[in-house]
Amino acid sequence: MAAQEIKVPDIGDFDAVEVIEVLVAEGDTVEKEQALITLESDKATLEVPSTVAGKITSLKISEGDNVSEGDVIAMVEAEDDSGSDDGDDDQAEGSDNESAEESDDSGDDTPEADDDSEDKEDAGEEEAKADDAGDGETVEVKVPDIGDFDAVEVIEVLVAEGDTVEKEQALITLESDKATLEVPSSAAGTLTELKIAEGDNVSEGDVIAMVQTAGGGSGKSESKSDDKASAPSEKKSAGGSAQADKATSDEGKKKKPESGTASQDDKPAPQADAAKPSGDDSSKLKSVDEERFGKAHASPSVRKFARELGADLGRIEGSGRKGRITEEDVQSYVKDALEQVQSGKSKGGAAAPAGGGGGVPTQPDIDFSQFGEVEITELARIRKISAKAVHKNWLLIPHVTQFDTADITDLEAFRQANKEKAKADGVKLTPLAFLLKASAAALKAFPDLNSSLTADGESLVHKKYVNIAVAVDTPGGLLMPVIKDVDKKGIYEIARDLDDVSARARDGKIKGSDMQGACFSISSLGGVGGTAFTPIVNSPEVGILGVSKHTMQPVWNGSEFEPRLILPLSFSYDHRVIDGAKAARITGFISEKLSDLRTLLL
Ligand code: CAO
Repeated sequence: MAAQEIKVPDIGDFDAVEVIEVLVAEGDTVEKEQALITLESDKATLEVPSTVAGKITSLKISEGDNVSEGDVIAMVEAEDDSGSDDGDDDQAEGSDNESAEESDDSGDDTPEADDDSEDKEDAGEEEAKADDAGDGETVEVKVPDIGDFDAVEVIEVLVAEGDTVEKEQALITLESDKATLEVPSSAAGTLTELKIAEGDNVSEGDVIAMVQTAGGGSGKSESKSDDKASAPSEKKSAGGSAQADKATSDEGKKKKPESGTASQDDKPAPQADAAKPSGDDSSKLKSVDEERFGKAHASPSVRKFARELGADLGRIEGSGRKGRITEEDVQSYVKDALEQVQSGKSKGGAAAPAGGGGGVPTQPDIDFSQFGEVEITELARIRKISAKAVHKNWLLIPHVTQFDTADITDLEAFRQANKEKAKADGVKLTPLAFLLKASAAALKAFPDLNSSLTADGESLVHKKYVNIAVAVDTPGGLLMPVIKDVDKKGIYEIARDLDDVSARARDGKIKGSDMQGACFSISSLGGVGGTAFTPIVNSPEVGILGVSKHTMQPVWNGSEFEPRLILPLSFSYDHRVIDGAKAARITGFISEKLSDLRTLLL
């Protein structure tokens, strides 16, 4: 059984097109029509299929080679020699190269010549029609020879009615399972009518658009040259694709040697609702950025695969040669995305939305070492947990932060007066104990502040207890121990509890149960600094009070400026539960309690 040569088919005008992927290896058994290699030019990506079924005994090309029509790709030992008599099997003879070529040529050329001449005649008739129709200046731009593909999907319309188009400017992008290609305009002028839309299926000869040329002449010859490009061949998937490119200039070829297949940098954005490959769930594709997808570096079959899965090629990093996206890259991207949705985690331990999360972009995996020296240290366990929690809360809760101040001059005087005595009693008296007490009063006065939304978002669960969590900065990360029944405790008791939980948190001795059941949170950066910040609400709570460093400020008392100790308050709340006016009242209430401690007794 002699091995047969599988050659690069007719790929139009192109010479030396780069092999960007070799899809098979020596020893592989291939089916007839199975893609062997992928070629890529600036306007099309195409796969070259095997013309016979059998075993690859030798591969004659490798990735990065440049090939032209007639170059031998591989030697294949055909499974069935009897195929040599089959007229469809153009290389099944298994004899010498010339005879294979001859049979190939004779199989293709005769009808091709006929088709070609018919095309030319058609073109001539159409030009005459165009001439007759008006001033001889409106020409039909048609789908050129695209091999034996019928009903190829228009995945992008790159122009709109009224646009001025250049000759050779891409008008639409077609995508089949074997090729992605742009169809250029055969005439320069104004696009007066678009005859197709994204999602349509088109075949050779279908009219894409009407173009009004500046003069009648150009339309004629261009239309003719476009049709002349038709050259159906047996290896239609490859040759046909290239035919569409035939009308593109060499200049164009040099423009984007490494670019993706289907788009131009300056093309208009595709219509949002138009990218609906047949049979696909269009809702999945709404998150696909068509422009980026078009620019991605991937073969047609990988593009098709990505579209079927609703994966945005523009977001996928290619592991192939020169960053090319492979089918495995798409698979692992989709697998990661599914895992994220199921676990609420993104790759690398970064937090991702739980329960709400589709469509949240993942952090790209950047190699920072390309910019300078780097060192990677793993996040501490607590930081990983809190990162996940704050990310979820940030995404799930519509946050608003209300800023206010409290005049704590008298409070601080009271605290200072009692500080030493408290210390003697083993109590560290800081402003935070008073803030806890004032917040507890607010939770009692504003029941919605002491509530949680039910999971369906339809009701509020009002709590009759008042537990408040306090953010504690520990070496391992942020912890939120809870001080229970704050409303029932005095300042000393609250201060003791605070001291106890914060010390245990810092020493790593806090238990999970110490951090459960909070109704509200306080995050105090007063001992650190700053004037305001926007704390993140801890779901299922609906509010958190941020406290910054107090400062002495001049305050106008009606007749003069007085030095007053002013405490900045930053109250973040869940806007689904608390509206802005209520939030302003809540901060005003807390401010009032802190400004005059006596009101806490009322
Ligand atoms: N303005 C000025 N000084 C303040 C202050 C304020 N708002 N709040 C506290 N202080 C003072 C205290 O009075 C104390 O000074 P004295 O010893 O002279 O009284 C000093 O700052 C240090 O206080 P502290 O931090 O030890 O104690 P605290 O009760 O104020 O806070 C705790 C306890 C656990 C909340 C704090 O140690 C802590 O970890 N804070 C960081 C919280 C955090 O990281 N929040 C951000 C979370 S992300 O949203």
